[in-house]
Amino acid sequence: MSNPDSTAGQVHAIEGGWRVPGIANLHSHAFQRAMAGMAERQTHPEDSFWTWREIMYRFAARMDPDSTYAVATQLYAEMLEAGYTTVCEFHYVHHQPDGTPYADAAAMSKALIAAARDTGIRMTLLPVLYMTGGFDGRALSARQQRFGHGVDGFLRLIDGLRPLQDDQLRVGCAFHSLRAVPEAAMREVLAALPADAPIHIHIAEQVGEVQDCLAVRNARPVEWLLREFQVDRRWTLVHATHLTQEETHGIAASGATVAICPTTEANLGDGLFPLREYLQAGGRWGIGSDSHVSVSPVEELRWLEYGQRLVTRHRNIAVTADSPSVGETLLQGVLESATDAIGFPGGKDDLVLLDADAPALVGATRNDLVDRWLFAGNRSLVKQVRVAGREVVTDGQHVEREAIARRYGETLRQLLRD
Ligand code: NGQ
Ligand code: ZN
Repeated sequence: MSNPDSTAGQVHAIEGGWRVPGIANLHSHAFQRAMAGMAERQTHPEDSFWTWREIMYRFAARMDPDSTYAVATQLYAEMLEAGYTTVCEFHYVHHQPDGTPYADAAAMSKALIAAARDTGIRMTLLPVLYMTGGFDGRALSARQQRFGHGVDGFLRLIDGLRPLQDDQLRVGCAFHSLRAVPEAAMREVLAALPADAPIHIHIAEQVGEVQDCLAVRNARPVEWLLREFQVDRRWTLVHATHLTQEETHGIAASGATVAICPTTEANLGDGLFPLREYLQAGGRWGIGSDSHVSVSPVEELRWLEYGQRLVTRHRNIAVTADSPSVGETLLQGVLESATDAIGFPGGKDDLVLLDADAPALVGATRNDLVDRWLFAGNRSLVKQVRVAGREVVTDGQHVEREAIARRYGETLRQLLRD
């Protein structure tokens, strides 16, 4: 049985199909869409997250505002087609490759905002502060130069972007990671930041960074963050993969959201988030497509559950006492955290319409619709999408799909030639 507040209460049979809520994508690095599938060849017998990162840096080095716009429009159109209606863009490729700011220091940010506006996806832009190359405070490497800011320059960037906010755009703030931002800089930024800005940070994704944090700060990343800062609903902790039980409970009690990115975390060999313990502790969470090896909330949610099944050798893990349906529990999770994580109450007027005539949904009812959407087959069931009243997907295709794909194709061929 489902209570009226459950997800089934947000699923409606309407003319033409099943209406379901739009999903917030809590973590995106748009430029990485252009390298999806291109880091799957061994470069070293011990290939890892860190060797992947070198390939990713080489790719980041090629981006400029025009190519960023072309890649991001392709990506955001794909997101809309998949049922994401908001994207949190964790944006750190700010400057020219040698670290010199563009004539307009916000040029890359503005390219991303233009891509969101032109495709019609709601955006929370998270300019990222990136200052050091490790916990020991070492300088940025040559490839990282274009990510770097001082605190003043970073706050100026945010101040310059905030006037662009409207009911489709929020400007928040991100710290790349504890590796990349010294404590004093975090404190300065938080003191200056407007109270309504959501705060995101990568944390505890890799065992190596947990060890480095322990060595330098004598505490694990999440332990340290919860102890040193007032972590609350404004915060989104991205990945938070490697947790002790105490940290798992600590995040849950803080009210922060964990942004779990199952397909990227699998692709990068990160490890598995302790979902069951976290749900039992009442923790809040959402999903992100991060590196965009997959652009599908169905696949993120499905693999979130499947990862748990594979390690526990049990079935139907993401459930609660009131919600025995895995699909509904998962959908409920992403809906509950969205407003705080994206920083505004977007989404109520969004429409995502699933194709009621699709074979995967034959005979579906309100009570099994979400399970069937998330766990049956691979064809996208999204037929139509409206964001804030604007129809952006018709018959399963973004309204500008062809023009966007053409520009993306030209841009990518050029990037691959360079
Ligand atoms: C990023 N991505 O900044 O794009 C990171 C990798 C890092 C993910 N963590 C780089 N998935 O963490 O240093
Ligand atoms: Zn990330």
